[in-house]
Amino acid sequence: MVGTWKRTRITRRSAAAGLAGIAAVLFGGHRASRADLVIAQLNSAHHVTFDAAVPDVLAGPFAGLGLDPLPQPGQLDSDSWAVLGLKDGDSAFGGSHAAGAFARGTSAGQVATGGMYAFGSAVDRWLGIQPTSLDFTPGSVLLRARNATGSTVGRFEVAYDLRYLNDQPRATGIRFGYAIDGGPFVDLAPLAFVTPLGPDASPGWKTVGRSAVIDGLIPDVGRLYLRWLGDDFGGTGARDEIGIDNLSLAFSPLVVSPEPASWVLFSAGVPAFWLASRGSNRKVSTIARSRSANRSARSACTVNVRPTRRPCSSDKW
Ligand SMILES: [Ca+2]
Ligand SMILES: [Ca+2]
Ligand SMILES: [Ca+2]
Repeated sequence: MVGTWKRTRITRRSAAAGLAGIAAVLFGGHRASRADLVIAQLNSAHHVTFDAAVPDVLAGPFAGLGLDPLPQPGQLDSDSWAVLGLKDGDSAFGGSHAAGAFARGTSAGQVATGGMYAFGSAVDRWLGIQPTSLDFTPGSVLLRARNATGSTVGRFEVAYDLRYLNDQPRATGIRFGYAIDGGPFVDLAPLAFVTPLGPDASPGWKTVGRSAVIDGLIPDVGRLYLRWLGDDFGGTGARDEIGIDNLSLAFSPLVVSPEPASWVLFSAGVPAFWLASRGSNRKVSTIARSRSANRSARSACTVNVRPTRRPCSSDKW
């Protein structure tokens, strides 16, 4: 039986803290000075591949060694990342979480122990989760970025790959959303993905690309929070493995557009011809073409969404 998204379950293991507590984890102050994924240049994509160090984001190739504000090689920088809903609790921005479910090490996949891994190979790793009844059901991965461009951002573009290994009889849903500074998270339903219910006959890692161009005001020195929210989505028994890779984020200046303010373009492998016909999205066209070069073997769908449009039919939402 295919499940339905349980929006309120994110607070299950944080029930005592409630939403206010979650907000404190996400937005509360832990240190006077924070790192974040610093976006200092407009119109320039910043990449996180988990294969190499990114200042203030991860130290060297990710090796599944947890999170720390002063990361050692193989760790994520907890000033930029938080992971919620693991068996060992929620990480805090700026906290040290380098043991247990936060640090399951590296693996090619097909593990059984729940928690956070560096899945993949020595040359291509990604931030991975093995969900269990106590890990990431529900759970969230959060990345925060800071506008250091010196001006107000009017539009931002985010793209990432979802990795999944469908070796188990449950389906796992992964949704994406964002929040600006202390504002509420906005869920981008068309970017959601659900792993298949029944396991593949010969399980192996697969990839789907997701990207969005979002109109939203990020003040100078303001923060953008990206959130990947996962949970069970039907079936019984063990759960598929999931991951995030090849993240890119770019900020664009505020521009005057004839489009309605609510215009949001979602895409996953957006055809260049479609974008080329839209002058206001010229820059997106460039990104789509560059990303399509190594995506020929990957699953992708195209969604051009105004608020009332349906998502990709294959995504079950
Ligand atoms: Ca597994
Ligand atoms: Ca990678
Ligand atoms: Ca499955």
